[in-house]
Amino acid sequence: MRISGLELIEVRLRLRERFVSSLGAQGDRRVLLLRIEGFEGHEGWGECVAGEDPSYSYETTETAWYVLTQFLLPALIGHEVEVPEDIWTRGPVVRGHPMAKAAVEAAVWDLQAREIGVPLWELLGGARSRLAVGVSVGLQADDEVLAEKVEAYLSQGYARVKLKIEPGRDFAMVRSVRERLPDAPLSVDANGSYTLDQAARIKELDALGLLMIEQPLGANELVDHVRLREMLGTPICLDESVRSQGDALAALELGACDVISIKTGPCGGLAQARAILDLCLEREVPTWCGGMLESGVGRAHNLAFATLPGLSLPGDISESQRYWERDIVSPEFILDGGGMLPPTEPGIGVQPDRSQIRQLMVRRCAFGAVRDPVAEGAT
Ligand code: OSB
Ligand code: MG
Repeated sequence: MRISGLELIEVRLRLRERFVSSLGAQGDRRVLLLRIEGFEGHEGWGECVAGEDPSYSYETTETAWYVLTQFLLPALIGHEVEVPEDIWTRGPVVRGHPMAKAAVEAAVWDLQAREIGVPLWELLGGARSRLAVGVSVGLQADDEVLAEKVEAYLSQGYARVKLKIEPGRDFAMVRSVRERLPDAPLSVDANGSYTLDQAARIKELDALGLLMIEQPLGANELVDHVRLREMLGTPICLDESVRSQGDALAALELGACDVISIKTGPCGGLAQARAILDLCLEREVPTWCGGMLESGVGRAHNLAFATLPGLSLPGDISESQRYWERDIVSPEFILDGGGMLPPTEPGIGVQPDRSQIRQLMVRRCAFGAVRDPVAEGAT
């Protein structure tokens, strides 16, 4: 597989509803889409999941644009790539910036699957079945509204609802949902907003029958997670703490968690995500596929990853309309029959909507010879 040309396109997408967590509020998403062309005439699409601000991690749309355009993308043109996970073996040394790298790897996976003519999930070794999925609900203005939203999502067929929490908006808020929905499969996500000295406060949640608490403490606080876990009845899931198989190994050796949320973007790509999954399988640690408010392109990659055997819990892979008025792919992702069915077309299996992408585009940068550009006009 050789890449002859590529386009990096920034689109601005408005969330249907502001997404509020301990990290802040998100209204507009600045999404980087990478479209690559192979010499054989096929294309591949990837999405960079970096956020608008450096609250979830140090990466942002802006740092990813910089690292991609200055270092990662120029090195791709003309190179022979055997397997997607090897794209960096002859490329430039770039420390960190996993979300920027993951966008490239994703596009290469899609290109390879389309060149072979198989769906990406099949190329990865997954199996097609209707997947049970979950939804992540942001902080709401009042508890009543939150409980109504949770109820509505459950009736739509979501298999698990995750509530964002932060110090001060935790026990009482979750209890009000629990009282209204005694049997609902609920989890919570603190995005690292607590410290170990608030353990008593976190422990109150034990009374609410939660499936898990995601990332209660800071990303680097593995040892504190071990201590918290000794005090807590609720299983601990790590998200921000696990960026590589090495991170997962450290967390599991120390006993810092019960569950791991694996995210294809933040851990640098599908290959690293699969490596984390392999380790978790070996150790019988439950996992699920996390989300980053992706557009349909990133969602397609997540769904393909989620078909791998072993991702046993429902992931944050929600319907397109949970995020967007109109997604940038067709068909859009929907829940049918209580789950999400991976597409059967080659590659990511959904078609990015070129005219909509052109309309939403705020900047573009191209490398190599682009045969069939979505848009003209480099910045
Ligand atoms: O912590 O899982 C998280 C969104 C952006 C950044 C971090 C997280 C999230 C979510 C939403 O919880 C997941 C999704 O629906 O894509
Ligand atoms: Mg999380």
